Amino acid sequence: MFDRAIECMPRAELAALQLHRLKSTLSRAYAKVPHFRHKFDVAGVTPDDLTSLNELVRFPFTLKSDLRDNYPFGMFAVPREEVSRLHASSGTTGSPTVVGYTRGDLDLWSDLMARSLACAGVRPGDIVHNAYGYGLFTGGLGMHYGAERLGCTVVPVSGGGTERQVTLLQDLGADVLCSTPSYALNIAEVAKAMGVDVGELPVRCGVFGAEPWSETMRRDLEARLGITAVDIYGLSEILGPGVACECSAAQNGLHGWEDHFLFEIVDPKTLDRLPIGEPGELVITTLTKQALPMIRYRTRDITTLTDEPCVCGRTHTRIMRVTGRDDDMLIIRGVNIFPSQIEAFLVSFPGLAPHYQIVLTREGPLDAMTVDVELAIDAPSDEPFIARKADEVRQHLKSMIGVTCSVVVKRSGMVPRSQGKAVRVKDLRGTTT
Ligand code: DLL
Repeated sequence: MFDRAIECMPRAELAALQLHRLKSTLSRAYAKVPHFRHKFDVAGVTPDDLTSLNELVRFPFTLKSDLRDNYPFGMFAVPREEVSRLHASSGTTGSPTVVGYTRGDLDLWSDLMARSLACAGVRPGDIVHNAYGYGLFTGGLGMHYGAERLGCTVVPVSGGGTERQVTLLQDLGADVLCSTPSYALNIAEVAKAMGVDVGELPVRCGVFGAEPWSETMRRDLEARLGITAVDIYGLSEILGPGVACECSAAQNGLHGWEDHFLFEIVDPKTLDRLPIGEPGELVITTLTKQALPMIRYRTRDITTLTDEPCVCGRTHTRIMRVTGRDDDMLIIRGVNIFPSQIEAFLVSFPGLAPHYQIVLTREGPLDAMTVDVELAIDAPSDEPFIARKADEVRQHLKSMIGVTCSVVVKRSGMVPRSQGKAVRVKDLRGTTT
């Protein structure tokens, strides 16, 4: 599945391929999708104006709200009858949006997922335990068809029923675990409680994504499960999982598949394109999608790009770890905080389990933040110990993020567990005064 000609293509050739594909995508979008025609007309641009990749900056952005405004099928560039499958985004940050795939799009998705899994170290013949949710969420089916395309044996277990997952991992001897990182942690804990030594299971590789996670969490999962853990990225509006994936060789940034997508970073405030290496919002244009072409889609995901050569030899740009979405960013008393910053420090905190939830309330005019943390299963649970831990965490958080917050240390098992994407923030600001 490692396609050297494509994955290690010299960057000049890759840029020429992108330009060719971008022109035809812009032309199709303009001809077939009234929304894009209108947006291009208002911006005073036509697809013929594009003579270099840099000129893409003259074209308008696409937002999630554009999908909502054209709900459900208004952004499709093919007749509905040519759409083989629909998925829908979770709607965690608003009402759901529907995305569609032609047969050709589904083929492309399987190919890119197979490429991503191979990049992550998965091999034909491996048994792949797929605990991403099946259904409207793209995680389950996206991984499933990609792993089949790669020549793996897939266990389509979906999310939930964690004790049964542990039994299946034991009985079927999976080589690869695919799930959100927070659910992988849940599986590891449940296994431990069942008396199963997960380190002894044959699983050697974890393909984790769909939510922000930290480097500390990676090391923790690797140690608990005895695996190599790699990060995989994607979003339904663009494809689903398989837009970008880390290589097992470097585990240092996700190769974004530039023969099918064009990546930009923009300043989320000014919307100016930023030079490579600067942090900002990831913007993606699809180059080959048929049913739902996307022009300059603002992902809201905050990251950086790098074109530094990678030890694996792949030339495609690397998207560094997504630290969070700019709409997930908490602004507490003027300080910007991403939940993943809090995770990074809590995961390795002595005496605590790596589970947390941030609860936001309002005290008069001010936002207040409480961080619920949990005692490690083998930690003492007497009151003085709990009080000391709360104090330590509060002081560390204060020095790390510069904001005073309350800390509640809960007993083992009392912070809600994830079955898919973890809910890290409980926002009660609308219900408190
Ligand atoms: O989460 C697709 C996916 C499934 C990716 C399985 C990886 C594995 P959506 O439900 O549309 O699609 O959510 C997309 O999830 O914009 C990011 O905010 C977040 N996200 C996805 N992967 C990562 C990652 C799937 N590796 C949204 N790191 C994206 C951080 C991620 N955030």
